[in-house]
Amino acid sequence: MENKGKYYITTAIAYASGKPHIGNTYEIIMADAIARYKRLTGYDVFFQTGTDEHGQKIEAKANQAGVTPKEYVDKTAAVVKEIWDLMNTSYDKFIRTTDDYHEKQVQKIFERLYKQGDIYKSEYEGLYCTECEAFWTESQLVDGKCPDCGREVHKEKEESYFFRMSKYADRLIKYIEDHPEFIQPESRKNEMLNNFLKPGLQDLCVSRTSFKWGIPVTFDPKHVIYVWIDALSNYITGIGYDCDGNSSEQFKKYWPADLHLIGKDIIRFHTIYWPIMLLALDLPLPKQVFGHPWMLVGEDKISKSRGNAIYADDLAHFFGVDAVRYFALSEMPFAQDGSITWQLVIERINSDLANIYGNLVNRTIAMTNKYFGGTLSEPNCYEPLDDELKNVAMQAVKKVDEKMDQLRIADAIDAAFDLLRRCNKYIDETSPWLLAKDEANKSRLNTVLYNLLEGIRIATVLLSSFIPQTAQEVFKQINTVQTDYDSILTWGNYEKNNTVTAQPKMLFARLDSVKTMEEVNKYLEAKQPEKMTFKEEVNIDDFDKLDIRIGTVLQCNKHPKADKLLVFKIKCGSEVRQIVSGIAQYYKPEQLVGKKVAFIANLAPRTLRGEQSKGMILSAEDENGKLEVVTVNDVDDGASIR
Ligand code: ME8
Repeated sequence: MENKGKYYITTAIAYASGKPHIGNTYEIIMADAIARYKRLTGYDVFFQTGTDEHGQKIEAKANQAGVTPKEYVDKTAAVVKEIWDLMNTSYDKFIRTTDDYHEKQVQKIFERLYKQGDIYKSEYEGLYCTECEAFWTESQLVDGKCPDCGREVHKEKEESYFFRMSKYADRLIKYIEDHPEFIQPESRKNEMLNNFLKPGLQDLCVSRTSFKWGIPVTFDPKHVIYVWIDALSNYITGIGYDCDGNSSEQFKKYWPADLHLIGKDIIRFHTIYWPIMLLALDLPLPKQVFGHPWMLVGEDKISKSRGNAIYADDLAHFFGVDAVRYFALSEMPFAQDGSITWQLVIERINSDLANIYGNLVNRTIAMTNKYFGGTLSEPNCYEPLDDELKNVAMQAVKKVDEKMDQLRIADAIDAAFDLLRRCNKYIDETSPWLLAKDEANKSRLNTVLYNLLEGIRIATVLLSSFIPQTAQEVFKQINTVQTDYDSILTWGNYEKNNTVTAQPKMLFARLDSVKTMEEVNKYLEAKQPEKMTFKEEVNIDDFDKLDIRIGTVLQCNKHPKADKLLVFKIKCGSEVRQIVSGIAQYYKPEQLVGKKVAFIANLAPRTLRGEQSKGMILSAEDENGKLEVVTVNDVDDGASIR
């Protein structure tokens, strides 16, 4: 096959902040489909993905989890990789921004830009939320408060480094105007030009002092390099860029990138800041940036906190990896947001994968077995109708290529399905079961089945970038080695005198929608953290009967006759009383002296192993058996709890 040259494709690097949902996963599946298709059609492909691991949010999440940021990202990066692998994505490189070669190059890049005068030190003034340690602009606030935590913000200054963006704006505008294919979809190009570039670019803040989890600025280490310079550089450091001029052969071969595939929310970073960084580094600009639309759940944004997130591994658990890939790729429009629900996935599996594809393959193989013992002979009885099928096949090959060139993946899949639909129609038109009734039609029947197997083969090669495992299974079932792209440029390369499998496995079973949804709901429910159960409801009068007070522990001693018990002398206002409590295994007696504890003051007195107890000290115990006495600090003893 003709070598069409190199093709370097990248995805956004996912934040290593948690498990990626199906929206994030859609991007890697789409990149994989493009990478596989480019390989199939003769390109030397390098496909890079990875994780974005620095920044304040990740630092905060690690703190919450009680681990170091590095421990945290090691875990989450592994989760991301696991899902990318489960989805059978054929990336060549998985970069992590905590990789040491990356960190080193980012430091050098920063230093160089500073020496060149592109980066300068100044002060950042903005509205600051102390709790979130974040600056906000007026327009980001919600009701005048921090959009993340809802607390008050105040004006604050922070020393920062800034990138002089405006210096390169004119060169970038010219590049964008000279290269109409650079920003895709095209509507985004006008937005970038008219809303950001032409009105004049603001300088970009590129360092922070308010958190630590980042790459330090070498010559001013209280600053860490703010995420975008760090994150965007992955596209060059991952293939061996060296700021001192010793870049690898791989870098020389693959840079500039042919396609940065990213989501619509980060187009500005990739079509303005990133190209300007590259101009400043004197490197060629990427050929294309495609900001794909977003996947919604029904009509809502996917949100972990709202609890509507759908995950690729859960979908694959029910439907298999290729069904998930197929859905993501075929259902997402080119420019508008797409939608996913479990129900929709089931519908598409049934209508397309089971009815149109699986059924066609199954019927064709079954008929070949039934009428010819599985082995066809040389086809030699053609009719004009066959040309129609052949033409549709050749058109499909052409159309898939056109659509893939435009990155219209769903349309490319549809073009391959045109051929499958035509094959199904061809079965109706030729009615093999009628031909089989008369021995005189044997040779026509042989040709009909050959044509169907050839149609299936061509469609399957076309689909192999989207549903690779299924394609391999079909090649096996129809027993062909003619699976490369050149073999589908002409009709008739399916092996003659070939034997198909005797026992075709169903590729995709038809799903009973109601039953499947029941199972899905049960499965998802079992994954939810266990629901709390509470005691029977009481009313306020029930509660009012309890007199709960604060008492100061004057004395605390071990019970002379029982290991588990402590004997307290508690002062409550003017009264001192004795209470026995079964918490000796949790506290040494001296730990509690002087504490102000909560106790039930009107519980009927009891005698426990010879010691009188007048009341009950309250304590909290969690699932892990950890126990703490309920205490207060500032109120006086005698205070009541209401
Ligand atoms: O943005 N549908 O990481 P990220 C489709 N680390 N795509 C979606 C989506 C959805 N519902 N939600 C998110 C980052 N995405 C940065 C990138 S690149 C140098 C740094 C896409 O984990 C999103 O648009 O938030 C982005 O392209 C990718 O998933 C990773 O998002």
